[in-house]
Amino acid sequence: MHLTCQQLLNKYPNQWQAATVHPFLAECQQGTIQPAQFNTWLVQDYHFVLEFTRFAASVIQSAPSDHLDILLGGMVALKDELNWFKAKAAERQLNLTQPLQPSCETYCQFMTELAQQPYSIKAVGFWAIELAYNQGWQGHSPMPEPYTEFADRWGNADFTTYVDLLSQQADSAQQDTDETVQSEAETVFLTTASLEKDFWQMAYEGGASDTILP
Ligand code: HMH
Repeated sequence: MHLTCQQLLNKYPNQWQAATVHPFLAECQQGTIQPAQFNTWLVQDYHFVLEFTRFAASVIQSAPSDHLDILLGGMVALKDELNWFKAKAAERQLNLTQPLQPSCETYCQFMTELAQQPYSIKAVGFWAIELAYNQGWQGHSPMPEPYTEFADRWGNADFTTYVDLLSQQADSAQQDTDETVQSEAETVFLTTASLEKDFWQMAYEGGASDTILP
C-alpha cells in the first residue's frame, strides 16, 4: 500500500484547514484587510517565491524524465510570478529589500533542507506548497479589488489542474519507496501545513509594527 496525496489530506483535515483558512484571507475577501498587513504578506511572499524557485530547480534536478514537462511549465510560471511580484511592489511603493521575518526565514530554511531529500519526498512537499495556495486563495474567492488578481493567480482553474498533475507525479514517485521514506513524506506534509499557517499569521500581524511613534 503506497502513500497518496489524497490520503494525506484525508488523514489530516484539521491541519490542512489551518493551512488554508485564515482571517488574513477572509479579510482580503471582505476588503477589510489593512494595507500594512497586505503589504507585509506581499514583500515576504516575494522572498518566499525566490527561495521556492530554487527549491523547484532542485525538484527538477532529481525528477524522472517523464515528470519534467509539468515541472518546467511550473518554472515558466515562476518567472512570470517573480516579475509580477516586482510590479505589484512597485505599484505600492514597497521596498523589496526588507529583511525576512522569522516565519518566512523558517519556511525558506525548510525548503533548503528539503532540497537535500530524495525526489519522492520533495515531490510531496512541492505539491503541498502549491496546493496550500491554490485552496487558500480559491476558498476565499472571489476577492474584491485590489485583491482580485491575487486570488485569481493561485485560485484559477488552470492552476488547480497543474496542482492535480503535481499530486499524480508525487503519487507515482511513492511507488518504489519504503515505509521510512513514506513517513518522512508525511512529516513534510504536516510541516508544510504548519509553516503555511504561520506565514498567514505573520502577515496578519504585519500591521502591528507599522505604528508610527511620536
Ligand atoms: C507561503 N506558500 C507560500 N507562498 C506561495 N507563493 C506559495 C505557497 C505558492 O507558490
